[in-house]
Amino acid sequence: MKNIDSYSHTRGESIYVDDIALLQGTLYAVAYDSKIAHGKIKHLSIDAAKAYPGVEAILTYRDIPGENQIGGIIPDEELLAEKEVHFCGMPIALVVAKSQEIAEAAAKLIVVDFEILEPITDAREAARKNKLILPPRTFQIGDTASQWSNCAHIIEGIAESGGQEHLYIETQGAYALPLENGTIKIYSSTQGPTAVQRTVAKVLGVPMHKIEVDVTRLGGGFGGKEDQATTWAVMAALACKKLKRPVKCILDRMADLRMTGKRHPYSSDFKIGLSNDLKIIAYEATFYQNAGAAADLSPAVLERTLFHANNCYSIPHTKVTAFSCKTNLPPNTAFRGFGGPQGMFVIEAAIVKAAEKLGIDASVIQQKNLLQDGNVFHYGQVVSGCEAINCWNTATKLFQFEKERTAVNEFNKSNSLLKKGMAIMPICFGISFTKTLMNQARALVHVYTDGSVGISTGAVEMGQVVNTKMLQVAASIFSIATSKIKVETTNTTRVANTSPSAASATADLNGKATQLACEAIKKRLLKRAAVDLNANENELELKDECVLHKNTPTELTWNKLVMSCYLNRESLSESAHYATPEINFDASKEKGHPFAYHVYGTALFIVTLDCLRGTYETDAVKIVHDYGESMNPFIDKGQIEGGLVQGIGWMTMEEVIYNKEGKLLSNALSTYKVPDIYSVPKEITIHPLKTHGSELAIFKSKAVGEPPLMYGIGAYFALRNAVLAFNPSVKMELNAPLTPEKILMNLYA
Ligand code: LUZ
Ligand code: MOS
Repeated sequence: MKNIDSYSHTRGESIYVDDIALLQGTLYAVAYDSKIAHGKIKHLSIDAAKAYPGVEAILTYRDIPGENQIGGIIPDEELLAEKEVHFCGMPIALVVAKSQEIAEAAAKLIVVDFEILEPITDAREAARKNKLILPPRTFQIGDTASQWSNCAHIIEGIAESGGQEHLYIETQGAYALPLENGTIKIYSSTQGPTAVQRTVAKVLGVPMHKIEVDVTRLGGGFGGKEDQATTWAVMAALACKKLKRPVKCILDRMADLRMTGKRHPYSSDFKIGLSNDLKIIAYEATFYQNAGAAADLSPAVLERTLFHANNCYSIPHTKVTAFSCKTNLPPNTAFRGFGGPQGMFVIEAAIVKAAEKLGIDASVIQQKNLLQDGNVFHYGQVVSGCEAINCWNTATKLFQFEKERTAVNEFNKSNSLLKKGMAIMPICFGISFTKTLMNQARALVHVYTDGSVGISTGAVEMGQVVNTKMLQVAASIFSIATSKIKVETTNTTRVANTSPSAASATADLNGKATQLACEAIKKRLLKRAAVDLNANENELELKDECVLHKNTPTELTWNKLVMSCYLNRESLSESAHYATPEINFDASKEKGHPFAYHVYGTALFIVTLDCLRGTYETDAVKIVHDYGESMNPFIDKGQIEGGLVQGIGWMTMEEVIYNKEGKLLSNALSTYKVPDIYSVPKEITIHPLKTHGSELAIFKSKAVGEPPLMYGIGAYFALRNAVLAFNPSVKMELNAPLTPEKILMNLYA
């Protein structure tokens, strides 16, 4: 089934926040943000801005009726700065005016007198000065300290990965409308409607029932709108409450780049020990996460780094520690993979460094240490349903690794200015929110008297095509045409207390809730059918909009049956709740069974490097991916392609740069390079490995949102191999992204 949004997307008719028809009297809010990264506000002068024609109000923290607090995990983030600013881009005042242009012009008239304080932009420097978001955490299994003496080879090093801009096509924004009796309705481009509702209520000092949040769809989120969409919804709602007028707050691209957080840069130390037969015996790593100026989701991101520190390898002695470091950058946040990619990059770097020292190919070490059922993850979960070896072996055979390697070597022997590089990237990604409590969802299903169906869930459509999957679930349970079903907007008054659409788990959680609601209605329908047909309920089923009795169609159609239920005063609606069974995690022991299941895969990368220019092309990426029993292979393939390319971008070209004063230099698309049609791999082959799936995946169709991003790490190591083919003696750092500039320096170092 194709994306139900494809028709309106293609025609440009899909509605995003900025497309909503405006109510009369709508005002525009623009945040005035700090131009310095760290300092005390000595004086804020807003008079000139206030006097600007068309300005309705300039709001500061003094205008906040409730708490000036938007921190999600830790209450450490002011909506509007009171006495101090902690990052360039931190909102200080909100200008509300008759038009966007007026608000922007007036904002330029605001003047702040600062006492400038020294900013910290480096995670390790913050750690040295003990500026941490929370105390560090350590996950361990076995006893690394006692094992180093048993290792034949010990390799240590440093690996670093950079930030990444989400670059959702739709920038952050919200539109708040005053309804009666102090109620405010907010259209928000958020992955977390409940987070918006909760935080708006807190800042405005009203109960949550006064706030309704509605989401039709997002033009992309990638994690950037899991937590950080809230800020702009609160801004719009605050102005709406103060002025009793509809207020729009939408960021232009440069404001969005400047003021919002990104993927966390990490700097990490590693130590890996191998036996003579190349088994990894021990692994230690210390991760320094650059959290930015407030916690945001950093503690949860940090946790997922620790969970994914071993990627898909069985390492009996592991000790990994992570520091969340407070710096004067915009608070960094969720980004597809959520800390997992940063952890996986380090173990891959360690393996590659070990392989280089031993003069062997990294794939030899990778292959020898793949996880299998019965192993234990370092966080205590027993490995089961493991597809790591299955994916690796299938890829080896299908894509003929050895033949490819020989071809690359032959090419490199006969070419001096072009060099090819090859790398293999296996992945393992845990599915579930690491906070067990967040693994819950609800759905509300109505069957209308004409036989059509409306579904509401907590799932937010952000281009991942989750609404289509929800529709498929209902269509399959009821066995009715998909055209009979509509997926409603995501609205906090219909489905409450939702977890954000995140962690690759949205289709599973909301799909299971939808399944339960549909099954409950179906049960009532079949009970009615048994009465109407004077038959045994167990001999009836719904098939193609008809009731079958002992597999034979009866005259009772779906539509007739629905009407019969209504006429007999039976409910055609159901609200259902789903909470993932089996999962748990004890943070006091750092042990448990946090994930419903894991997703596996193996990617082969081949790149060609122009050794004169430092430019490169990805010739091919060939992937064997663990789909389970995909409920929509076409959509899942799209997610894999998108994740792959986004991962390649992070690893090879996207470079978030702040200067020492904490000012964003890569502040536009002229200076921040993302993959385009020219830089994507020339060939992407995805082999869907049909596996057992998992009972905890919706219809055994495994989650597909985040896992493929980590394939992109392979691009880094393939490029590294190409550089080494040209300049074997270079001492290359393990520092991503590997941009053409960095490559050029290494080619001739
Ligand atoms: N968000 C979250 C996530 O709150 N918890 C998670 O475990 C997670 N994982 C991936 C992406 N977003
Ligand atoms: Mo996400 S990084 O699943 O919002």
